[in-house]
Amino acid sequence: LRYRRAVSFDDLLADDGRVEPRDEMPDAYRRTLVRQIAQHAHSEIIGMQPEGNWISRAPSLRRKAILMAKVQDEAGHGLYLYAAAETLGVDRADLLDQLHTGRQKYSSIFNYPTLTWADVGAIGWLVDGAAIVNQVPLCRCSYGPYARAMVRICKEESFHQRQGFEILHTLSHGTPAQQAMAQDAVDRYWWPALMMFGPPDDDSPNSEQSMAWGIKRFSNDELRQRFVDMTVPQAEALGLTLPDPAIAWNEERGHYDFGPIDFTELFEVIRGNGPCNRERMAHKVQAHEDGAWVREAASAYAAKQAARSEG
Ligand code: FAQ
Repeated sequence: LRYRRAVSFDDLLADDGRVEPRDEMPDAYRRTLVRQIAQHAHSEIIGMQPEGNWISRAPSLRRKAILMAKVQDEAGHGLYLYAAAETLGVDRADLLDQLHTGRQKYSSIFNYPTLTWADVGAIGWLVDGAAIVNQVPLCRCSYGPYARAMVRICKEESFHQRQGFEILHTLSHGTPAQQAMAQDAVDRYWWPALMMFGPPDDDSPNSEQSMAWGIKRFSNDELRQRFVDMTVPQAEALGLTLPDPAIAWNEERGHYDFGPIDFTELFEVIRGNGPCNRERMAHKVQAHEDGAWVREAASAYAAKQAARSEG
């Protein structure tokens, strides 16, 4: 057994140390982490649906194999994150119940439809791109199990982002119809991708405390700006236009300016009124119910094994 010197929560944070599951921590810190990690896990799982919609219609065997692997990765991220949440003393079944009854959230972005194959490219490029910008700083989150989960997840997300870029690159260098399809997907996914970072800083109730605790390392608006700065040159390389005429390099700020975001849309989607909220939840609940026999069989098997090893 290795013992760590007993350090108080505040000293640990002041020293940029990592809080581990058995360390003492304030209840509110624990609750905030459960909220964020559970929401993140639910997002990975619900996030399988929009792209899963295209597995059976991918344009080639190669594209199908890549997409299946990507969607499976998202499932793995979800399971990894539920395991990280469980280190805080909560039960996965309870977290799922909270999602299914609308008491926990998942990311707004997965409530938009995937209308064409190009949407799979736009999700990889923009949604995984935004996820990386948001998640790389989380690798330094003050809670050890979440930070470590993020290291592995970010590596996979960066592969996902490249595959999305490559799909769009192929389409934008294809026929005029393919170019138009790629542009349409980017037009529809750009603003929702910017909304993934959450409300603006002056309307983000959790940010200040989460930053003081070292859970979040940058504010929602800082990360959103970082994403725009990263993405504008990539759009140029793709030969696609971002649907915002206000985008322009600002020499003085050293950043790209961009137009105002319609946050009423974000709040409506979070409230359950996005284009696909009902469909996503109905599908999720149905899949959970259909899987009841697997959970029962696994529990019965575990009980049998335990009885056998006792006897
Ligand atoms: N959607 O005070 P803040 C992925 C809620 S990436 C829905 O700013 P906070 C990869 C927020 O929960 C997507 N709700 O909150 C993938 C809070 O409500 P609450 C998942 C949102 O927590 C790619 C309220 O608004 N990534 O899955 C959203 O400090 C492709 C006030 O907001 C993560 O979850 C939103 N966009 O900051 C998978 C990253 N924004 O809970 C498949 C980890 C805000 O108080 C395919 N999470 N809300 O009732 C975070 O970094 C943070 O939780 C933020 C929000 C930045 C999302």
